Amino acid sequence: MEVSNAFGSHELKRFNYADALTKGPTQENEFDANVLSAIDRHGFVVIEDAVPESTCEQLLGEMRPYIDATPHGLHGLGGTRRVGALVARSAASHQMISHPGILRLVESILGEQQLNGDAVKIGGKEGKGRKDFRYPWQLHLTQVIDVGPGGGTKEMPHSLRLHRANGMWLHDFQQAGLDLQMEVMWALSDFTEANGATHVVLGSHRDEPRGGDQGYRQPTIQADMPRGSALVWTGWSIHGAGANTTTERRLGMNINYALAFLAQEENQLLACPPHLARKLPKDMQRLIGYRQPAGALNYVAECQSPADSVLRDDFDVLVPGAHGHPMNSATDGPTYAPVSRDEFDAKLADLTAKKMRAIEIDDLELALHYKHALSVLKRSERI
Ligand SMILES: O=C(O)CCC(=O)C(=O)O
Repeated sequence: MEVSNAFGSHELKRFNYADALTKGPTQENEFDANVLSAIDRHGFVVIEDAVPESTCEQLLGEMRPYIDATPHGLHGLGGTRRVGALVARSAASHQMISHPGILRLVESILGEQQLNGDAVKIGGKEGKGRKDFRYPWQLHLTQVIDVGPGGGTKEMPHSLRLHRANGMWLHDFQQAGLDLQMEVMWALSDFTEANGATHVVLGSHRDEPRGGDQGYRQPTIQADMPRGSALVWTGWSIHGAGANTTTERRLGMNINYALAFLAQEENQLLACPPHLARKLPKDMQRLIGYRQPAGALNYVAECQSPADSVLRDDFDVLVPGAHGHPMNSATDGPTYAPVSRDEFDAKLADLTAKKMRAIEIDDLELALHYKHALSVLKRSERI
């Protein structure tokens, strides 16, 4: 359906991912180009059949205990429950978070800034997002949004009416000619006009200036879509949840991505702390932020990357020498690392005894600390 508003003539375009996938790489390239061009023109696009219904079912099963234990109306959203930390809590969510079609689109829009004339600007240079000249981006937020009957109505209003997502960083980015963020709303149940499908203002990502308020005075349409679909928009596109006037719940999941040198809305490193992140595939670790996106950003302790520190099984920030860097006894000061075999054996015996004592007095945290210290000591043989 065509819509005319202050930004021109627009349409909420829909493309089918499963179809593109079965037809092979040429069709996939065409799919990528169509999706990118639709979002460029209209600010929003729907990807249908992005995952099978069974994935939505599995995700809801994994998240059910957390959803059911969350009160309605937190954060001023009447009749709604918002539940996060999906990476740690739901294996099924990983298929959506790292959906190949969506990650390619995010790379084009955030990494290569294709909607901004490829205006990547790094170190005084400006140009196309070729290899090594792209912005790093990462996961920004994961959230099940469960709108109950009556949610978003006058009796149970949503405080988040129409809005843009880019407002959260204090700097005024309107003139920057930059896409900062991409949002994806996954339909975990069918989204209908009656149950509160997201309202969108087509073309509002091109408001001038980009954070202008003209878009808030334009008519909205609702993005109805079947379960397993994804509605995608940019951080400049105006949108907001609808009112649920049915007796069923509207189950959606917001998965957002943003430039990796901006703070994450949901802190992924706390929502999925190292002891859980260690078990994730490397790509997922990196996607949620366990990496150094640029230069020294995100280093740990003795200038180590997250992979070479907190993601190591035995890393303990309180253990001297846990960095594992080689020591040179001629130039380096007194060291935790022993310099002779006798010293090594004495330290080993001392730490083992301390660990045993900690276990005897039932201080398991202290015991773990000594276990890590022992592990660092054993590695010090390579010094
Ligand atoms: O639930 C929706 O449809 C939209 C949610 C939203 O706009 C938000 O949480 O920022």
